[in-house]
Parts: sequence; structure tokens; C-alpha cells
Amino acid sequence: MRTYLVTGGAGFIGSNYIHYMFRKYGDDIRIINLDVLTYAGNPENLKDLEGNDNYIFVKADITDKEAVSKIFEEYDIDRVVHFAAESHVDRSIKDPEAFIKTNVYGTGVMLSCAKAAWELPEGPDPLGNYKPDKKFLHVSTDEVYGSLPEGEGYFYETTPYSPHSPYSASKAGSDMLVKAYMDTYHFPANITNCSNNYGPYQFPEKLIPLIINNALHGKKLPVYGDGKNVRDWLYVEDHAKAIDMVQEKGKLFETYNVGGHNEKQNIEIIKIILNTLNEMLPDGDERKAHINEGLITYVEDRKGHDRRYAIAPDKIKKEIGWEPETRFEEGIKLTIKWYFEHEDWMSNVVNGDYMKYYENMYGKKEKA
Ligand code: NAD
Ligand code: TDX
Repeated sequence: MRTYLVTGGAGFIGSNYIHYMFRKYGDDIRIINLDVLTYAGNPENLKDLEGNDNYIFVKADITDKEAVSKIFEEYDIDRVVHFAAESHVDRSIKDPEAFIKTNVYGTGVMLSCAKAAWELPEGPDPLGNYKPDKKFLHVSTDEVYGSLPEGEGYFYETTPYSPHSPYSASKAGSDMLVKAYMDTYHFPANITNCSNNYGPYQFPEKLIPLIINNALHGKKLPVYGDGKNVRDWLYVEDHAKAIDMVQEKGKLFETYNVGGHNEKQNIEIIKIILNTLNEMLPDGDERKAHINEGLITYVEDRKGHDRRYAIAPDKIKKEIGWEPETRFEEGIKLTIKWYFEHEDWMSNVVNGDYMKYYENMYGKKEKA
């Protein structure tokens, strides 16, 4: 049985990945989920796995080397899938330090512990020798490549790094550490750089769930700047599938960009959500009365706001055969349906801390 160590598995993409993996491999795999449960980590995301003997949750911090080493001592880990990170750009602008600590130092700890557990004392490779079939996958983002001009060019694996926010700079730093481990120690790893994800279990600080939640409650829909910034949206399950395919079919030491040529301006996304909500809510639902474009509110722009992200997924398609399966029109309906069916999940998440965050982040913007 193959054993996975997933970091950050209680977050948005990590929990979708764990669900995907158990659906795909069933009892043939065991997953250890290492997560410290920050505001973004939610055990409810994995509640359905309670009682599954092949799922083990360990509450620990990736910056705690002793705790991470202990997991490698206790279990014979075959695959590491490293999601754990501080992930929200706006928070990184207000408080960069947590990003530097978790994303850069935390990734350093994960690499060091995996290397120590997998390394063989000697062998034919002067750079490094490892137990067979051990692999580390570092989950990263397209934001490390910086910003593209409107309507021109794509991010390739060869595009130079040019991060602008503390978040993307810290992710770039973590990618560089993984590259350094591969080059210096021949450490068996891959990096994936993915575009913006959306889908179930996404925390409502990110654009799509924030807009869905605010629209349902008749709250203003904050649009940064002119609303014409472009993101390349991917349904989260397609990302989970890509990660698994890269680990099993990709070439070690390679980076793969993950995205589906689905560029949309933020304002387009918001209008699609409003139309889809109205389409999907039953006739007579009183919320329909307030779900309209009158809620759209232009607010102060994000500092250093990247204009456009767009991934060229040519390499992952050609070498591995991965392609996104969920078109945006379908993915957004699946996502909205999930939020309709999980109102409790949302009301638990939107607790006192979230309200404080919201007031702190948007209170001043709306008055601007
Ligand atoms: P998220 O914020 O929803 O989840 C992060 C998880 O990591 C949470 O469960 C949190 O508790 C955990 N965590 C944070 N700090 C930790 C620490 N010090 N020790 C242990 N656990 C810790 O993030 P997400 O959106 O699911 O993103 C997951 C990964 O994918 C991140 O590395 C992110 O950079 C990358 N990524 C995200 C997107 C996106 O659109 N969301 C796109 C590309 C790449
Ligand atoms: O209230 C808002 N209003 C608004 O106009 C919010 C929260 C966002 N926006 C804009 C900013 C961006 O142009 O929407 C776009 C998307 O914003 P986010 O959802 O915050 O995502 P982004 O900044 O693009 O980063 C995301 O994608 C890449 C994830 O948060 C990262 O973790 C991932 O690496």
C-alpha cells in the first residue's frame, strides 16, 4: 500500500485532493494529513473520512522540524504532496511575515525531513541516492511568473520568475528551494505551477466564494480597481487530477504548468455568478429580489495588483496527457450547487473571526 504525506490537506485544494485520491484509489492508499489548522484549515472538509482507517490526521506545523521528522520516523512515506501554505494575496500585503515563515521556511523543513528519511548512505549517484520510488511534489502557483500584458502572451515553464506580492514572492522562494534540492542533492521532486482554482470548500476570502456568499446575502460585491484584471480559472478537481498524474507519469525533476486556457476578467466572473445564481434558485425564492448587478461596488484597488495571469499547459498535455475536463460553465454550476447544499459549512466558516477580517479588509475600501 502506498503511503502519502499530504500537507495542508484541511484547506481548499488539499481537501479536494484527498477526496479525489480516495475516490480514485480506495483502500490501495493511505493518507496522512499534516495540517496545523490555521483559519483556512477546516476539519469539516474531511468529516466524511471519519472512521476510514486509511486516513490519519496529524495536527502539526510544517515549521516544527521535530514534529515533521516524527511523522517520517513513524511512517514509511512514499509520496509527499506539499500544499500547506498561507495562500491569500490580500493577507500577505497586510502581514507578510506569516507567509515568509510558512511558505519559505516551512517548505525548507519539509524538504530537509523528506531528504533525511529517504536518503541512502551510498550509491552510484555522486549527488544523492534515495530509497526507490520516493517522490515529493511541491504545489505552487502561476503568480510566481508575475503579470502579463492584456491579451498577449502566456506563462511557460521557462518564463522567468517575477513575483510582485509577498505571497507570490514567498511561493517563488519555496519553488527555488525545491529546485535547489533537485540540483544539489538530486532530490526526487516535481513542481506544479497552477492557475486560479475554484470549487467546493473554498474559503470565502477568495473571489468566487466571496461573491457567491455576498450575493446570496444581498451584500455589496467588492470589485478591485476597474474589474478588468484577468485570471485563468481551473476547477479544483482538475488540479487534483493533474497533481496525481504528474507524480505518477511525469518526469522527475521537472516543473509542469497547470491551467486550462480559461481566462476571464473579474467583472465577467461576477456577472456569470449573478446570472447562474438567478438561474439555479427556484422560482419564488426571495433572494432573487436582491441578486442583481446593483450589488456590484467598485472599491480601491489591491496594491501591486497583477493585471493578467494565463498558463500555457502545452507541456503537461504533451508529456502526460492531462487536460482539464470541467468547462467553466459546468464548473461554476457545480460550485454554486455545492454552496447551496452546504449552507451550514458556510455559516460555520463565516464566524466572528471572518467578520473581523472582512471589516478590516473591506471596511475602509468601501468608504474610499
Ligand atoms: P488554503 O489556504 O485553503 O489551505 C492551506 C492549508 O494549509 C490550510 O489547511 C492550513 O491550515 C494549512 N497550513 C497553513 N499553514 C500551515 C503550517 N504552518 N503548517 C501546517 N499546515 C498549515 O490554500 P489552498 O487554496 O488550498 O492552496 C493550497 C496550495 O496550493 C498552496 O500552496 C497554494 O499556494 C497553492 N495554489 C493555490 C491556488 C488557488 O487558486 N487557491 C492556485 C495555485 C496554487
Ligand atoms: O473582493 C475581491 N475583489 C476582487 O476584485 C477579491 C477577494 C478579489 N478580487 C480580485 C483580485 C484578483 O484579480 O479577483 C481576482 C482573484 O482574487 P483572489 O481570489 O484573491 O485570487 P488571486 O489573488 O488571483 O490568487 C489566487 O490564485 C492563485 C489564490 O488566492 C492563490 O493562492 C493562488 O496561488
